[in-house]
Amino acid sequence: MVGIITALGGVDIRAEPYLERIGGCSIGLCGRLYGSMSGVVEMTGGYVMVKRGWFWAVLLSAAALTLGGCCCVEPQPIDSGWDEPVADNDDDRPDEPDDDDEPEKPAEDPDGDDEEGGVDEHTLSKRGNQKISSFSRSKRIIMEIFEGRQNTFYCGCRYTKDKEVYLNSCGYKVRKNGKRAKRLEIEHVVPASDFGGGLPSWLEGHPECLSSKKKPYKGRRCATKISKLFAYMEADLYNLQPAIGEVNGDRSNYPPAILEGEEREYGKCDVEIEDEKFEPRPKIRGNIARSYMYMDWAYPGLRIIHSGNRKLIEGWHKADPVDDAEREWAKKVQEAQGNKNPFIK
Ligand SMILES: [Ca+2]
Ligand SMILES: [Ca+2]
Repeated sequence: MVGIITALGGVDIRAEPYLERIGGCSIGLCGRLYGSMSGVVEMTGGYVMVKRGWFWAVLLSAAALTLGGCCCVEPQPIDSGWDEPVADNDDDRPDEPDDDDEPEKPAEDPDGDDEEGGVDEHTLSKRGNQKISSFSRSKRIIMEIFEGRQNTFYCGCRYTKDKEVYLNSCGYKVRKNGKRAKRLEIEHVVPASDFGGGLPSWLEGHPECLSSKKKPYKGRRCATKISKLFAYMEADLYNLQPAIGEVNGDRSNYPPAILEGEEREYGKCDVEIEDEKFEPRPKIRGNIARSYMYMDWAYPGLRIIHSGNRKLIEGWHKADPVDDAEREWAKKVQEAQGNKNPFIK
């Protein structure tokens, strides 16, 4: 009897190609399930046979294998369902690649420089964007704003209307991902997690944030769905710039910083990314600072500027003052979005 049961236990190996073909369930999970089922049957099989007879032993084996089989036939994600990736419903770029994988930022205030006790995530800020309701729409508007002056933000590479980057135009050398390097993406200068990571829907999820399989999710995807404030912040044009996809991905949600040395990982493009920080070229440091200052001013209470980055941002704002190109850009943003960036005069 034990021999028969052991043979039945072996089904997991022989059935794998079939299970793979019917799809959905991980072969590893199937194997483990059948393995543990057959283990239980094997251990108890002899005992059951002696006590209850062969009928019960066979029934027990059949039941165990059927249970395992049912799970394998029904597609089941292995993951818990939390933090599912953001589904980008737009056409032009993948998700802000790493923003969703980052450790979520708690809303603590270690330096105590923020007295406001939380933000109503459903109400728009009167200072900020109240006109453009989705990031997808902003991505289209950006292409119009930069028309005729199509240079990427970090590297100054030229790009086409079809969002193809001419890497040779700025001496860019691919670090790792050639396909993504050639693709233009729209970068959040202040990362989405910096302004959304403390919102309740991002941190805790929401009853309406359920996947098609009724699994709860939180993070950026839930914030975009639930928080009106987040959707408008995410779409704020003063915080968006065209960037080489590879640099956008590598920058992730890292804060700006001064890094030691001038290692060139991207050919002639003067951007360094290491130790979870990034150092942009001097010419755009003020522009970056003014995006941070604007976001902090327009959406108060979110600690976008705090004691850890204030000095650097103020320093960059002074060292790289507003020039005509930035003024021209801000004018077009104001026309499209309706509100002002008071730090660009
Ligand atoms: Ca540098
Ligand atoms: Ca500048």
